[in-house]
Amino acid sequence: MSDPQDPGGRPPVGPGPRSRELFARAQDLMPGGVSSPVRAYRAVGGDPPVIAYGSGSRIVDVDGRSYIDYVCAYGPLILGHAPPQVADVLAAAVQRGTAYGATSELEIELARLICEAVPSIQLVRFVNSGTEATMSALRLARAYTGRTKIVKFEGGYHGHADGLLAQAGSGPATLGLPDSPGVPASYAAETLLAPYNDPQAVGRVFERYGEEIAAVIVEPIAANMGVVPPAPGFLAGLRDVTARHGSLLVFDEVITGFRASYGGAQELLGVAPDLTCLGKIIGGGLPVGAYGGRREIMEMVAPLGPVYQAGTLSGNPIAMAAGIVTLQALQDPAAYQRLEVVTVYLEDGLRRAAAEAEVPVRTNRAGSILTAFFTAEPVTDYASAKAADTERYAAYFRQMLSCGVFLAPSQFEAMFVSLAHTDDDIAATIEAARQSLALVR
Ligand code: KE4
Repeated sequence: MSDPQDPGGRPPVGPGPRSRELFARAQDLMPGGVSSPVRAYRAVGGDPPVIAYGSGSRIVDVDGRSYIDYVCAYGPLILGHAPPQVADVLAAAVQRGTAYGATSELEIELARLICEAVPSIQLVRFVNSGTEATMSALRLARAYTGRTKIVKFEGGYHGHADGLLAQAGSGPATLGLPDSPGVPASYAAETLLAPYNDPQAVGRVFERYGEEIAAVIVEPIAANMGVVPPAPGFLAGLRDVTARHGSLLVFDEVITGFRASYGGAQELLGVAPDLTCLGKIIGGGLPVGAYGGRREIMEMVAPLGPVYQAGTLSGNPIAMAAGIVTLQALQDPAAYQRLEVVTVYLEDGLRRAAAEAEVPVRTNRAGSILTAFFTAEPVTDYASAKAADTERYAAYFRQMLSCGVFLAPSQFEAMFVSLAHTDDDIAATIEAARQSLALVR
């Protein structure tokens, strides 16, 4: 394969002058010039464009370059950028103040919508990020069971709480930092690992540690090793083995919640966990997270019970208002039908473009999220995801950026499709992929 920097003689167009100037300034002030590591483009080369604004399916950088956006802020923007209903409700909400430090009617309404949509959630607690949601849910699981060990899956990413960074996907996988320094060995020792989609390995872990395991935390549809759907029976097997050993099953639905279906992956796949973690979509693009589950478990959370968890801006009226109008928009069944049709169109186009260019690509899709893995082999777990050609993905990424398509700067993320993506956007994306794949073959 020719130099990925310049395959086929057409160098990818890098960021414009204003982006370069601002990103240099950002790097003087913030580690890597970013507020979250994956955004630094370390795995794909070059500097990222600095963004001026988003609108609908597009994101525009400070040099005025417009991109069809499939990052969508890594999941929250299922309605696209600045959807009118969110923009309007926020404009009104800020006139009433941004934080009360007290319960508001908006908080009650979003809690009602979540509990109505996800029957396994009888009580829900709002926090400010997915990390807070999973961290709190696991503290609660340990308190409820009186046990200390947690099982997570290789390539699963559940935020950056200590103990959850073992063999984590997403950013740690992207940067080759599977286990972060700074996490005491004593914390990591409480985290047990198994390959995703490997029920036999899970069985072996439970045979050895079963009575010590407080919970299994799993992305019911994995999206942080790239998209990897659960094998038939995998989730039901987790439900069974945790019930048999008195452990809790925690679904991390920070990505899949209200994405896989209105009731999340648990509704789509028919497996009910004991606790669910949410984020992203329920905040409509504002900082939010939530965890919830059976009343008898959630009643251990302070002030009802002894498990402490708190947050200054938890349940703030701005995030609640954005979340409410977002979920209301998703109550239209046509929304998920549209997302499915558009994403199937995209996946088919990407597959055809790869075949035409004779570049080995495997696409994994679950509803409106998908990943194009640069490999000829099926991707069913972290090991097979890591076997993908990340250098070729990087070259493809740079060419697609040049063509005006904004992808996640990592093979181990998903493409997020929104209700703002039009058929023309998809057609343009497929054409960009045809051109880009021909240059990286
Ligand atoms: P946050 O703390 O980033 O809000 O959520 C953490 C989290 C928890 N669980 C799942 C399944 C997640 O995907 C995430 C965060 N997702 C990544 C993208 N894969 C966020 C992007 C980033 O880290 O910059």
